[in-house]
Amino acid sequence: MNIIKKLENGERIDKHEAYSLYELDLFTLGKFAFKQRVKRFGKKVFFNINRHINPTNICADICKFCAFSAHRKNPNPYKMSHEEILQIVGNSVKNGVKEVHIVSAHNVQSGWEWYLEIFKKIKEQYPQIHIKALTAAEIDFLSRSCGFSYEEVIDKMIEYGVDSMPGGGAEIFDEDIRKRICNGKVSSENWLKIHQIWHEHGRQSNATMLFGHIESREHRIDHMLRIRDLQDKTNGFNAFIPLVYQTQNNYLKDIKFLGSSEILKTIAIARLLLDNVAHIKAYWATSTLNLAMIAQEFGADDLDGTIEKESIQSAAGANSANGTNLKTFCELIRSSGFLPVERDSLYNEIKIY
Ligand code: V47
Repeated sequence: MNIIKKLENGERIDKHEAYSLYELDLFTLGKFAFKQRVKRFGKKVFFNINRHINPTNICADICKFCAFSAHRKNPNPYKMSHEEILQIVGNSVKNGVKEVHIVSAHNVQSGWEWYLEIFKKIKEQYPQIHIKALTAAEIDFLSRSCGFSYEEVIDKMIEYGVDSMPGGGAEIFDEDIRKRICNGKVSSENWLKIHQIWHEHGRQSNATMLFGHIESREHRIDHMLRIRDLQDKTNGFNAFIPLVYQTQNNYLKDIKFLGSSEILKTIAIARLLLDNVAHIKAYWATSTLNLAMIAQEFGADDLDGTIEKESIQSAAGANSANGTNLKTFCELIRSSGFLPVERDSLYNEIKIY
């Protein structure tokens, strides 16, 4: 069947057809992606009030796209103490934060007890806070460095208070590209396996894709299809998050900015291809707030959150170091003709502004 007919009927795009989606023009993709987002969520734009915490930047891995970890171009190693982290969480709670998103570099000096203890302390002091923590890459690192199986690490995360898993560390699943940009990091197969185990424990997670570096359009489609296949089995992914590659202070050379049109096409394709993932997040830290808002017309329905502090993308040039605020979010969403909806970390609606 003709791909346009399928898009009109809202039918699943099969693997073979998926590779031709980029050949459609932006506005055709946008029209169908917007139709899907409106069918699911009307004109609601979801966000949460959250705080990103990155406890250490000392990393055993050397990902070429990363400007956050301490290295020659960022010679500023740090590791927060539990007290510092608790203080941050305490202040954030006072500011109305409902989720802490805790991800870090792969620091050999932080054994898994260090992580488990901080999760436990946060939950003891702030039981209402949702802890979204540890990427599949960190779980793989902790499993390898501490000698525990993925199941054991995941069981402990749950026991000590982690509520959901973020989608980081996925980068691009294609094995050749992965070797070139993040050799030695969790394999694609294991990234998917870890999320599968997490889902089989009845828990939810997100999935990311880092794009706009050395990957091709085909690699992006392949990446999304691998997410879709796992989602068919587990239904545990809440959101898919295409992360726009930020170019500064790292070791990938001569990468040109992708351009807004290609970013919007990719978001629209994600909406159309991932018919089994409820939410498509336009992560404003990597796309800018304005483009993330326009992306809501191209299939996205979520912006992430107010963030408060952000160290990973801002180290590579993004304008997200100090987050944004509720007022800015709501004004932007309203003035764009959408409805600002604060959600919790699992997409239950909290308040319409
Ligand atoms: O996996 C690293 C990415 C990710 C760069 O689950 C970069 O809700 C752009 O996964 N340019 C971590 N991106 C952040 C992440 C995330 C963010 C927001 C929400 C959620 C969620 C997850 O940051 C890493 C990596 O792909 N990253 N360097 C860079 N130069």
